[in-house]
Amino acid sequence: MAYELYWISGSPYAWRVQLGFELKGIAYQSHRLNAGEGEHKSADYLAINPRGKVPALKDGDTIICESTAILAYLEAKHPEKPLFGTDPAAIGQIWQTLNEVDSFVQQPVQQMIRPIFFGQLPDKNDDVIAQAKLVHEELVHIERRLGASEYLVGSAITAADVALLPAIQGLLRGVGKDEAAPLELGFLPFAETYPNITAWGDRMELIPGYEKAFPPHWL
Ligand SMILES: N[C@@H](CCC(=O)N[C@@H](CS)C(=O)NCC(=O)O)C(=O)O
Repeated sequence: MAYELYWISGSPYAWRVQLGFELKGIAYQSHRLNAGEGEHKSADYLAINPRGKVPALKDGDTIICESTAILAYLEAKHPEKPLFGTDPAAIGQIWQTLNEVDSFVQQPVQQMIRPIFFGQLPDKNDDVIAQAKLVHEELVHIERRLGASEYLVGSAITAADVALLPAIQGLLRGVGKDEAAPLELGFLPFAETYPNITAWGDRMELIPGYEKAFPPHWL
C-alpha cells in the first residue's frame, strides 16, 4: 500500500518530509490540504492528527505525526540512502542538530516571518527585530559549521540538512519582502552575510526532486 502524506504548501515541517521522500526515492500519495479552507481541522483529518497539524503520514494502519518522527520512520523502513547516519557519533550529532534546528532556528524564524507575511508590521516591529537577533545568533554557529564540513554533519546530506533547508528558505522569503526592508534585519545580501550557508543552500537545491517538494504556492 502506498504511503499517504498530508501536507500544506509552505509548511516547513511538511516540506522536510517531502524532501526526505525525494532523497530516498520513495513514492507517496499526496494529500495537499487547503489551510485557507481549514481542511487540516476537518473531522476527517482530525481523525488522523487530532492536533490538526501537518505533516502526517499514513502507512496502512500506521499513522505517524511530527516531521522528525516521520523521517525516522521512513529511515527505519528504507535504511538504504541513510539520512540519520550509520555510526554512533554521526547518529548522535544528527539528532542533536535536528533538535537544535527545531528549537533555535525554525522557531525564531517562524516568529520572525509570520508578522511580515501576515501584514502585522509596523505594530510587531520590535518582536520581529528580537526574533531576528536570535536567528542571527544561531546562523553564526551554522555558518561556522558549514565552513568546516560540506553538510551539517559530515560530507553527506542528512536529516539535519533536510530540516534546516525549509527554515532558511522561509527566512529568505520573509526578509526579502518589501515590508521587511525598513527593519534592516541584517540578513541581506545573504550570500555576503552567510556565504557558507548560501553555498550549502545552493548544493541542497541540487537534490533530486527538489522542485517537486518546493511549496507550489511560492512558485
Ligand atoms: N512539531 C511539528 C510541527 C507541525 C506544525 O506546527 N505544523 C504547522 C504547519 S507549519 C501546522 O500544521 N499548523 C496548522 C495549525 O496549527 O493550525 C512537526 O515537526 O511536524
